[in-house]
Amino acid sequence: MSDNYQPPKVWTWDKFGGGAFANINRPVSGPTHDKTLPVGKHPLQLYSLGTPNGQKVTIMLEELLAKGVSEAEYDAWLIRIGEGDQFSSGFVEVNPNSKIPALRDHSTTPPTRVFESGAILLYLAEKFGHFLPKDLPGRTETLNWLFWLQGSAPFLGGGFGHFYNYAPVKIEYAINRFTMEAKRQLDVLDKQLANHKFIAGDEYTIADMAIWPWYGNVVLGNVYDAAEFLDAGSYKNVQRWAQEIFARPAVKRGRIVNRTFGAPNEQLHERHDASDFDTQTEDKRNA
Ligand SMILES: N[C@@H](CCC(=O)N[C@@H](CS)C(=O)NCC(=O)O)C(=O)O
Repeated sequence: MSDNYQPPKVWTWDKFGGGAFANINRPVSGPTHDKTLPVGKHPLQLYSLGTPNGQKVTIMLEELLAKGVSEAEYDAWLIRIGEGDQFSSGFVEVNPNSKIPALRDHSTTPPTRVFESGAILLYLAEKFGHFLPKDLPGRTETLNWLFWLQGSAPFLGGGFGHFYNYAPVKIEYAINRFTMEAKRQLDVLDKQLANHKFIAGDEYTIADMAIWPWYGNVVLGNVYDAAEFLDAGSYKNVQRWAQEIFARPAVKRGRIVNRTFGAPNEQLHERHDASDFDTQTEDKRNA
């Protein structure tokens, strides 16, 4: 890597480019190996990892179960993206884009595949009739924020988080550019939450479940170790909302499913039954 890099006429793939994720990044799509995905006992089969994008879906499923929707019982299988599990032939069948989370609903014939975390939240909200207002204005405002998140989070994660935290070199230009955008986005949320209990209004919706794993985790200091750098305490309304959401039991459960990092008692690598949370806590207490 050099300070005065000039792009060549045609880019070629340097497999040894270095940096976090260098071993899994490729300029082509499709499977790298043949492997089918496991299928458990529930109609909903989730293939995921406990990153913010993964947390959105497991929080939604746990919230549905907390509401008494027993049909939302699910198996959550671990996809280790650092080891290339997202490039198996089975995973690519469920998500041709090779990114977690991916869901297959076996309660339909044939089974329905759902990929893109925002599409999964919408699918589950519509299937079970919860967390998406039924009136058109309320539904629209919720979808405004859901789509806002899907478009904005890559600047926070792929932009700010990558260059501030993961990149092998600290590039001032890139950090400044994405910090500016991350702070602008936090300010958008702060202004919205100044007059609204939840993101889309008075109701807790899939917009909150999409936004909290990204912006809630950042202001609570759970990701990128950047709360001080971003002066996260100054976004008072985002702080209030982030703490309220974090206090929800379903969020506490959902955020640890398929998680392979952090404190051992905050990792439940696979989830196949509600009782897995008790076993996990018990195991870690006795460890
Ligand atoms: N827009 C996608 C983004 C999903 C995504 O970026 N997933 C990451 C983990 S958070 C992933 O699977 N990365 C693996 C890879 O890039 O190979 C969504 O919302 O589902």
